Amino acid sequence: MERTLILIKPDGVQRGLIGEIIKRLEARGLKIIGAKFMQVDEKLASTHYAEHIGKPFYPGLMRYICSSPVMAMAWEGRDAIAIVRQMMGKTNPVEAAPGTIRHDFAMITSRNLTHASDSPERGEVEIALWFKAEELVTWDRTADSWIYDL
Ligand code: 3AN
Repeated sequence: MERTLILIKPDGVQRGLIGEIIKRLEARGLKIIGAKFMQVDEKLASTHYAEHIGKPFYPGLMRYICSSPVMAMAWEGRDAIAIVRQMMGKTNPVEAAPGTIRHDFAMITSRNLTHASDSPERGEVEIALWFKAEELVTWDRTADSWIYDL
């Protein structure tokens, strides 16, 4: 099973889209294994977005992610990285496919509602950055035998 960090960023929280986004992830068949509603500090934000340091949008990205609370979550599933990135849609909502979260609810790249890990390796690194081991829950989901061909 792959694991991915999903953030509902400040715009998603302020616009009341937490439930809508979680509903879609659950309905698809992904399994939640950790969640916390939190204010992001500059240290966490700069570690998380280290790859973007020096880019023109970096200062705005830091202000945005620290501006208001986020819903940070860890989710698990077979091919979870690809499935969740598909559900989010392209970074620029103008290019996001219909039916994706960014298509359906966002207008511009710098307010694109969500973050999702872009590889299984990044998923593990990001979950370890945002969650302590004891904040993650291992649980059996009875529906798994209907979601997967088990
Ligand atoms: P994604 O979130 O789709 O993986 P990344 O990792 O390239 O995209 O970018 C991380 C975040 O940085 C985006 N979600 C967005 O908030 C912001 N961002 C990326 N590119 C731009 C840009 N050209 N202008 C403004 N913000 C950007």
